[in-house]
Amino acid sequence: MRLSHYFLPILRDDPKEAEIVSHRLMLRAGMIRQSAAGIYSWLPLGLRVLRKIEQIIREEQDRAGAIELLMPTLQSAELWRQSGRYDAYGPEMLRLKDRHDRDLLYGPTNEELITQIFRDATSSYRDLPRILYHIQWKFRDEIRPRFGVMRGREFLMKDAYSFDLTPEAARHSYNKMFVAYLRTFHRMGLKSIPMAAETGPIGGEMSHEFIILAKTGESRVFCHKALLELTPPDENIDYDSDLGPVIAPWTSQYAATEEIHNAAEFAKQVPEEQQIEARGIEVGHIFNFGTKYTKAMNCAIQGPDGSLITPQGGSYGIGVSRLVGAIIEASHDDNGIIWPKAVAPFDIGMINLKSGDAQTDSACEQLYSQLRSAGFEVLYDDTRERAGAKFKTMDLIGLPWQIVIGPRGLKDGAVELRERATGKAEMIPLEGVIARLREPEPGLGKL
Ligand code: 5CA
Repeated sequence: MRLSHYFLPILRDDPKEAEIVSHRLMLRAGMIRQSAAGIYSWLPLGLRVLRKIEQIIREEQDRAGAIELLMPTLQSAELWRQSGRYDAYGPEMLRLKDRHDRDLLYGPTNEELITQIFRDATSSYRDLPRILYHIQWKFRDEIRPRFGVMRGREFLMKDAYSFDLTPEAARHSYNKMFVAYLRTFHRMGLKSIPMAAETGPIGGEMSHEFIILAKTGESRVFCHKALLELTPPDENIDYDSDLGPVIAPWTSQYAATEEIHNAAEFAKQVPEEQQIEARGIEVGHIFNFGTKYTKAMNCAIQGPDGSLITPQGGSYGIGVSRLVGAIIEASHDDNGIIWPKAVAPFDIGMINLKSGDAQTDSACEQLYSQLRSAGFEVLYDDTRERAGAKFKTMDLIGLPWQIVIGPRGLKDGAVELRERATGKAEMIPLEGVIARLREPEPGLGKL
């Protein structure tokens, strides 16, 4: 993409309304604009990140055996009356009427709708287990939308729903999502810690929040330090095997959110020097709620012995749009964002130090085209801006690699390659750029 043709409305100064760094940087880097309190437009650069995050989530959901579909944002109130949540949900639910005076709502979550879809299409135990998911916008009329996309009113969620024959099978589905979440967040360069949590309006007995530690996080959390050292299973994990032992290292150590934290237990289970008391961002939340929705909505299927069985359910959410902010909270410096490679909007930012100079322009054009043919996503700054401003913009938008091309280096046939995360810069021959970018990175396992 040529910057001269792109839509990247950078702000040079800090916007006053932004209280936390991710919100500030997303506005400054031209990723989002607010349209109403807690409601945002995603500008091209922000949208690219959102799509990358979605894709990682999708790949890991699919790997775990979940199947993607797409449900609408608007739902009928009738459906929610069946579960009793139409009245129970409270003022967070946005209620509306259509021209026939029928009650509708903008979905804050989808347990009812997916249970209806599953119920109407499933009659036999042979069709179980089933995990269905979608990635769709939600609306919750939060009393205090804040911190940009972190606590929005309209936000993008991945929500998955499982249906199983027995509580044991439901536990296995829960464990599958547990593992998929560990892998998903790890691939985005985040260290997530699953923590026992309260179930709130979704309901059920068991739930875990996946927390990223961050000073600006809204939740207070407590856990054992050892949890920070764990690495998730690799892509060869067999989701049909017993996952209990796989997740045991995470579930056997104390980790709890404030709502269910027990100070006496914490002190008993975790030696003082291993105790972490911190703030965190909830990027995912998984629930096991048994027959709460299937029972209320008369969902019954034929079991192996012919009797009717009410399936066991669970639901599994990821805050897709919130993740964009969470990643920035975890990865930035004074100059701007530092995107982990897996979610960066472009791989490379290429800076032409002397646009209009025939030789520099031609070297840039050539490398730009070669890089794209080699499969790299490149944002090419071909504008007539000053060099200083170009560097500032590139640092702000945080692409993993910067390639700086100017007449001085070109005299020796060389360009500068800079890594945003480390600031390390090296001069390399023009024709060596692609090979250098393809070098495997030390320390990157097969995840
Ligand atoms: N039905 C269940 C699971 S699918 C559910 O709705 N769970 S939830 O309420 O915990 O939401 C799932 C995830 O959405 C949360 O972990 C959080 O990351 C994200 N989320 C929730 N509320 C907001 C919000 N107001 N703004 C941005 N993200 C949010």
